[in-house]
Amino acid sequence: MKRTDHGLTWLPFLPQPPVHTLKTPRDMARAELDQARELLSGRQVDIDVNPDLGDGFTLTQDGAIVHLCGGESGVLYGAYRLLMALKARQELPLGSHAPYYALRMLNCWDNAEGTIERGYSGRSLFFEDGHLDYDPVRMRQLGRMLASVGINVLCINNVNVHNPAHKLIEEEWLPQLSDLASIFRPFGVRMMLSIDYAHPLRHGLDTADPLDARVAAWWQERADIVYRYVPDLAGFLVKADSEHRPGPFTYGRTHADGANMLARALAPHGGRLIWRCFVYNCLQDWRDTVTDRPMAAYQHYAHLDGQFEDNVILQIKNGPFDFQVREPVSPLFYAMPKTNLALEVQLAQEYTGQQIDIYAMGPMWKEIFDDLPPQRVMAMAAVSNLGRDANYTGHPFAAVNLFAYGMTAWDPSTDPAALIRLWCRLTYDLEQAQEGALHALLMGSRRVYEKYTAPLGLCWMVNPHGHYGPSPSGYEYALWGTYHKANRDAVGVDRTEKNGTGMTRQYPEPLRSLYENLDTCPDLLKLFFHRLRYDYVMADGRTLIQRIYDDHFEGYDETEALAQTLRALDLPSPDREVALERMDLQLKNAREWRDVTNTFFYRLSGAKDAKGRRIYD
Ligand code: GCV
Repeated sequence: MKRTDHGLTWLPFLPQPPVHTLKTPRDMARAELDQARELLSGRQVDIDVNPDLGDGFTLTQDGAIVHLCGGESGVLYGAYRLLMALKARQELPLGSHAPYYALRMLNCWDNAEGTIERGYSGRSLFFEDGHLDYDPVRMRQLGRMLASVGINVLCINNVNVHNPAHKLIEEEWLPQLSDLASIFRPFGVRMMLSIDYAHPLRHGLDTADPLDARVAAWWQERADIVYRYVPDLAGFLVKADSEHRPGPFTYGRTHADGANMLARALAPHGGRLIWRCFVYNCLQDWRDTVTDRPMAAYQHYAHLDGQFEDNVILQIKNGPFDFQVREPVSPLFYAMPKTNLALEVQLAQEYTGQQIDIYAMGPMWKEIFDDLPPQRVMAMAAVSNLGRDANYTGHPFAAVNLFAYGMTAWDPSTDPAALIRLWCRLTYDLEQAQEGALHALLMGSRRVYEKYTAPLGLCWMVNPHGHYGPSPSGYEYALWGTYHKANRDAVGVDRTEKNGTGMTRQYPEPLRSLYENLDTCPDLLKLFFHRLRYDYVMADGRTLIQRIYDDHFEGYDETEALAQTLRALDLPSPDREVALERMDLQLKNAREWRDVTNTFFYRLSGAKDAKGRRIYD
């Protein structure tokens, strides 16, 4: 089977994107429906725009006539939903639809010189060699991919704003940025920019103190200029006082002071200020037993609840550490009822296989939403997994994560299994048994990866810096606050209120007791919250050490089973070749993780595997 690959990922059934003379999402909706006449097979679609409906839309059917009524961008979302349902041979999505989150954001960590921080799909789509540099055709394809799943905000530059990316808000680069924004506008996608908190220092000011009137005036003027070029800019994204980025702490000010000052500059233009809460001490001494990194975000922000301007949104990573394979939901989500919050997830597979190992994230997000009622947050952001690779995501299956993210941010209650099925069908159109096999492979992929990497919520056993492959003690004596403290008897950090760092106290009931109590703490999070002896007996009667061995042997065996399934799939070229090549690497990685982890714990504990399997001495 050969796919016409024009970079359309899950939309290979649509022709090339309509030309760029179209100015609005409503024009785009009409053009897309016109182009897809074959798919509509005799149906006529009437479009009616009611601006009050915003991103929402209603679909009704009357014989061969389908009525699509929606807001300016709503009609475009409705058109894509309709076309995707037809292609997937599903029932038409009749009825009223509106997104759960008003802002559904994609954060790219692209640098002006063309690299992508934690990018695994090639170089940047937006920058090269210290300049904005993009292919307009690919930009239109991207706009369409994003719109088809409802993503409506695109931040193109890294939150670590390295020279010369600050020029994105300066006159030298703004005309080109304005052109880029106009490519995305007909897809209902608004741009956002990461800014450098200390930017005023480049322009003759000797301070970036948020309470200094000159600093506030500088940002006000800067925002006025930027909005002249991009009037619908969604806002600014800020990483401050985190991992050596500048911020208000330098001036003895709070993050409410810093965020509010910037938010006031954006407010007259309807812009939002997105302030990241990924703040912790990245210069910790491993001998310090009081500081406990996953407690940091709560400690920095919870007491500021209610002190932020209306157009500030605090963006919080899903877990309290940093996008590990398994973490509890960040306790900060429960602590700030009077503040606008956004949930940040990471599509780039930094710690989850780097788009070499297969890792479909939908089931993981479902667990987050199970623990975190969606109404706690009002926006969602995802760190992008896109790059200049022909298929956009490196591994062709990694596109499922972008697809599922958009659809989940639109409706967090959507079943991840249904989304993965829809992605499989749109992307490949395999016969039924093959589609079922691909679906099962993706659904199980996260659990398989989890089994062969760090056990039971322990986190951080990856190779330092690169974050691919095992290094059980790689972060043990490092500055980053990431310790497991394994010795010959036990492993893990006690985070209980009773005997440990007290992190469980940051959670409201019933989560607080659930995690505090060893018996009720879910097995898969036991080593996140508790320090356990290797001979600790789990609920199923196995000792901790036996569970670690079993998971690692099973994780590798299950990877072999994934490889077998993959080999039997009739995937189109080049996806088949790319996926098989990467599967060989995944097998090597899983084997390495299995043997290094098992040997590490065996050498410490001296405990033999009850099943007599090979563990290296
Ligand atoms: C953009 C982790 C990553 C960094 C990233 C940071 C963040 O520490 O390793 O590359 O920096 O998170 O989210 O700001």
